[in-house]
Amino acid sequence: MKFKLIGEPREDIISTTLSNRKIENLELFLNPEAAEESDPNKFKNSEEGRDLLLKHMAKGSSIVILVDADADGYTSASIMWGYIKDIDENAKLDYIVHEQKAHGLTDKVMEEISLLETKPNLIIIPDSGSNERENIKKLAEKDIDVLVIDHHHVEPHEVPEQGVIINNQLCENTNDNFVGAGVVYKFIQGIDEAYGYEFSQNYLDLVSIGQVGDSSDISNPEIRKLVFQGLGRINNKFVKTALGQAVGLKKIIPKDLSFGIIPIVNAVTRVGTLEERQILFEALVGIGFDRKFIVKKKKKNKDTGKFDTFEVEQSLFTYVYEESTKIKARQNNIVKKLIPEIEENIKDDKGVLVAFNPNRDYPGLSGLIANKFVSKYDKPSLLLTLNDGRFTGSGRGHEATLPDFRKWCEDSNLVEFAQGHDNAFGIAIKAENIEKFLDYCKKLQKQDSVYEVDVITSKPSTKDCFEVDKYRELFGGKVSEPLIGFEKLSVPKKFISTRGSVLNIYSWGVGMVQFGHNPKLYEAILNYPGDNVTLNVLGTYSMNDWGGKLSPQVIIKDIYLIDEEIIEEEINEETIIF
Ligand SMILES: [Mn+2]
Repeated sequence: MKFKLIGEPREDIISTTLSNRKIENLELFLNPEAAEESDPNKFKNSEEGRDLLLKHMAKGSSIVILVDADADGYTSASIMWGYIKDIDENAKLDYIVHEQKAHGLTDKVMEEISLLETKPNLIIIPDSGSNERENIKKLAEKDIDVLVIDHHHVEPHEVPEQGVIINNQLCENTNDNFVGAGVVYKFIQGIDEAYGYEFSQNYLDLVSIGQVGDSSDISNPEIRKLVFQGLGRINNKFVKTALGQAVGLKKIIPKDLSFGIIPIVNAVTRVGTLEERQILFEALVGIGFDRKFIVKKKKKNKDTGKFDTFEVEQSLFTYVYEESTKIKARQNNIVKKLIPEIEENIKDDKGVLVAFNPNRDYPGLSGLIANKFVSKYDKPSLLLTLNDGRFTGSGRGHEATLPDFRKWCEDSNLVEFAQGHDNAFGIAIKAENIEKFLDYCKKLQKQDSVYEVDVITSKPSTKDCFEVDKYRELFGGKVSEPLIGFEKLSVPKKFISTRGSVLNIYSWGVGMVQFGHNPKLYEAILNYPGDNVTLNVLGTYSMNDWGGKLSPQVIIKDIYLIDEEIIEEEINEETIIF
């Protein structure tokens, strides 16, 4: 493991990092309020979409919203729902959630539409649907109108001929950094402007969640402006509950969403039951908001030492939030159980790890598991499942090995598709090509990782932990926090310990922590001769908030034990030279 500086160091860690992230307009980055907003009318088909929706609302049509299975899908659908109810609280609205992690008009969704008691007159598809040419045609034949409000890349020949398709990727002079929630926001802002309503800005909290949840570039001035406006005014009752005491007390930053709400929504969309998916959407939009839930809880009795059971009454929001955190724990348990099963089928002899998942129950977990393999094996990883003659799954990259893993897969000419981000994408490979693809993978040698970092140092700095924490609201999305390479960090072995899956190192007054560590590395540290070890550590600075007590902390992203003998050899060589 080696380190390379991204750019020349500046006066401090913050300016070095912002310069490395190529923030073009620092003034606007720091004060996004001044950013110019794109014109809602420049979104192609926005007027047609507006007319279509309001025509159906005026007629009292039955309208169905399809909820896409991720944080952006849930928030964009919630914005649409809330806004329609703002205009007409009696609007005939219904919704469909996917039973599994899926996107768009799947066969299951098409079937469900045909089974609805009242035939819908309009189906709104936020956050997907731009390439549903065939299915939208089928719906049109049944006299069902479709309004797509999406942000996914689509080839011109795939764009449906029927329905109204609003997609910022098909527009000029808009902003292609909007995700589903953002495009829906621009759509309702257009209705506000045309009809003199003032409802749209109430949904900026949900816009923030969608934009951050879909990893958009929040350094873009317009996105940054809207995200921070949304974080400054959290209206949504469920979001408020999920973010807990933080709301109103301290400034909410994008990172808080990545811990507080986005993972629980994503967990429900990956492993939740149909009922759990439905009630999450209902909590987000406030359907049946006055429902009360009786929940049994346990508390340890100090006198008897046993657990007493008691009942509490919860609101819809608290109930769904607590259930969703349990679902996230369930997801983590499923992942823990699946990993050893999958590890039996790993093809791991060279630079890329390809694993096969024998279990087809949780297609939504493949990205999460591939991610765990990347940190465990230090390699770009693919997790594939065989389904009807093709392998489908997820790829997660390891930037130090390959800067763009998705393109590397595509360049093999053996994949059916590899779609998404450079280092996080969905992939499909026909069964007949899999052997050739594995051969292609073997050609990539395991490389010595070279990490591009903002700072290279031999010991953690307490001062920099404070600095990074102080300016933490500057970071998020593409503007990632400062990345530090700790080179040849010398640590007494007695300052290194593990607890469950967590590795702790105490060094120079700073606690360093790795979540999901590699037990083999810890074993190697314990077995290493002598009292000290030398480590290369990749990490980020932060402040650990434990019960209100702040302490400087390094979050370890990768760690490598340096063999001292090699260092000694280097010294010997130098001795010879001199
Ligand atoms: Mn999206």
